[in-house]
Amino acid sequence: MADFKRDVLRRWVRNPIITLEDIPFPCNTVFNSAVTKFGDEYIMLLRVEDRQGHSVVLKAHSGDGYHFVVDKTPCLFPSEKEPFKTYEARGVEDPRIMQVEGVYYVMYTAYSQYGPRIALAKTEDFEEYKRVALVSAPGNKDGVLFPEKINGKYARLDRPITNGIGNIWISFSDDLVYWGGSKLIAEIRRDYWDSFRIGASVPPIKTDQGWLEIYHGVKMTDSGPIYRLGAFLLDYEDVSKMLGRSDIPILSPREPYERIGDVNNVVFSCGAVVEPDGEIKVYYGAADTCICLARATVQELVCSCLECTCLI
Ligand code: BMA
Repeated sequence: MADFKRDVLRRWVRNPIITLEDIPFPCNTVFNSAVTKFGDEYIMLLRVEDRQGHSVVLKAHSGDGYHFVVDKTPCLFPSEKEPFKTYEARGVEDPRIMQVEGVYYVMYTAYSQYGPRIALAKTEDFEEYKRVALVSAPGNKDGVLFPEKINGKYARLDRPITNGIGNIWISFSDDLVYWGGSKLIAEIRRDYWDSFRIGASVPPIKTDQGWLEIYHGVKMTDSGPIYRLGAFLLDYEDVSKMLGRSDIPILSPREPYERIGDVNNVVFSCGAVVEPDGEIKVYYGAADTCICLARATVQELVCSCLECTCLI
């Protein structure tokens, strides 16, 4: 299907890049992956849902960012040690990879009967993971760390749910364990494509014009939610100041693999890689059933936030 320039992100022609057939053990589905460059390779952490309906994280690696080889066994799964055991009983979901001051962190959703909580682990090699802490109360997810400290503190975006509505907040920490200084950053927009819930998707990307955040926006319809991707730009000097926000989605479910799956009409990203030439590869889960790739330039995404003419 041709794109007709309906989306700012351009789909890779060979989507999807990972499907259930690529997972070397029996499972229900594969979706939402974090990606980073590590040495000469691209490392991907995939959320895979087992046949009981609980998620684990599986690593894949690639030399070119398009063709991935998937590991044989999960690298991160629900902990058997407290305090994590209780809160990961229903799975570990939606990992995001961030490198801050030379250390690789994985922020993920710990899911249990008490709801979602944000959890943090760190790794040196993407084989062994050391859990740092549960870093939010229940009712919060979509945690992403900024890649550098802001005014001397670690910073994160997250998405607490209040009255069923989800907005994006920022919080700060001295030690990555205790968080405070929380402030609302971005709100749902009534009557828009992101009118029901929004959440951080890709860890913030530093650009010449500010911090670029690729987020997911949900609209509720009579036949269920539609998940799309959008972008906003935060001020580099005052990170809580919004400089601009995409009026239109940068990616919407259109292709059959985005329209039909375990959850229909979903594009949901947990990671992107910025290449030296300014291209950005955005990896996304489609219909909670497979992993896909779409590309643009960082400048095009910044322009979509600032509504400049380069997109016309
Ligand atoms: C969110 C998360 C994602 C999922 C999305 C669409 O709440 O659970 O993992 O892709 O819903 O179902």
